[in-house]
Parts: sequence; structure tokens; C-alpha cells
Amino acid sequence: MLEREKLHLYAITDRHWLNGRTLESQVREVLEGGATMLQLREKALSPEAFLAEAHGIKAVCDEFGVPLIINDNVEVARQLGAGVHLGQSDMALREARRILGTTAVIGVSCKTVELAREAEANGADYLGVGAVFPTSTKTDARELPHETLVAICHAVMIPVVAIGGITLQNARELVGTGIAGVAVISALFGAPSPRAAAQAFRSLDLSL
Ligand code: TZP
Ligand code: MG
Repeated sequence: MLEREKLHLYAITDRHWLNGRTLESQVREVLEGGATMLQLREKALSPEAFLAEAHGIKAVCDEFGVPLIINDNVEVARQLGAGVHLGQSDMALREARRILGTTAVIGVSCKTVELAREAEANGADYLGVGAVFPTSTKTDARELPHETLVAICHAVMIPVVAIGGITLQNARELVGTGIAGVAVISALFGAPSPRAAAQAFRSLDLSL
């Protein structure tokens, strides 16, 4: 089973915030700052560019001993020996498991207790649940009541990571919900110093 500690600070990339920097250097910063898991999320790169970038990011993650998860793309995950994160409209979990094997980390986005139970039964290693706060990063993300987050955490044994609009200011509101950690895009990659932002998240006492 994936250790809950690995999900404490789950950094998800976004090239929207690069401002002339490279994604690889930003990833290095958040890992230096203490991120415990890294998801490479690319919505617009060609398959070739995605794979080339993913190789570079994988090398950085390996250096820090941090698991790399690929958003949506099971084929890139397979070629890299990385994990994958699946939305409800991506490849079916069982099919992804067949392709990636038993040891790959597979996460699934869930918004209801039913979907959470189904993903656990089908062999998910962790769940991503949100949006727990308003976010402008994913324009179609609907806000999910904290009661639903709590209900999902109670309904499954696998770790749950909260996502959506999480900042250094509001993260404490999630204490007591049962989450294993927070998944963060803009409050890390959109920060003036992603390293300092990651350090600040790690030093928050979330008592998860
Ligand atoms: N899924 C639900 S909300 C979200 C995703 C990918 C965006 C999270 O980004 P941010 O910037 O941390 O709100
Ligand atoms: Mg997806």
C-alpha cells in the first residue's frame, strides 16, 4: 500500500507559470522545498514533447527519491516506469493496471463516495478529491463540500489527497477531514519561489 506520508505535499506541474524558467528547474525547486510526490500534468504538448520532457522530470524525481505520476497518459507512464493519475473520463483503472503492472502507483479522481469505493475495489493506490476550494487552474472543476471529502475519507482505506484552490492560508481548514495530504498547483508553481512555497507547506502543522 502507498504510504500516506508520500502524499503529504503532492506537487502538480503547470507550465502556465514558467515565466522564462524551465519546468525542470521549477520541479527541482519544489522537491528541494520538500514536496513528497510529483505529478507531471500536460494538457497541450505533443506526445513526443511530452515524453522528452517526462524523461528529464523523471531523472530529477529519481534523484530526490520522489514518485513521479503522469497525468492521464498511461503510455507515457509505461515508457517511463512512472505512475499515472486518471480522471473519470480517462482510461479505465483496470486497463491501466493491466498495462502498468501491480507495482505502479495509480491514482483516480473521485467526487463521490460511490466512485471512491469503486476505484478502491478496482485497485487504486490513492484518490484525488476536489475541488475543495474555488480554483481558477481547472476551469471546469466544481467545488465539493468538505462533508463529501470527509465521507470519502471514511469510506475507503486507501489514502486521499485533497485538491483545488489549496493555499498556505486555507490548508488548515482541511485538518480533521481525514486526508493524507494536499495536492497543489498554483500555490507552488505560481509562487515567486516554488522552493520557499514548498518549504512553507511542509512546515504547516496539518497534523494529518
Ligand atoms: N483538479 C481539481 S481542482 C484542480 C485539478 C487539477 C486544480 C488545482 O489547482 P490549484 O492551482 O492548486 O487550485
Ligand atoms: Mg485527467
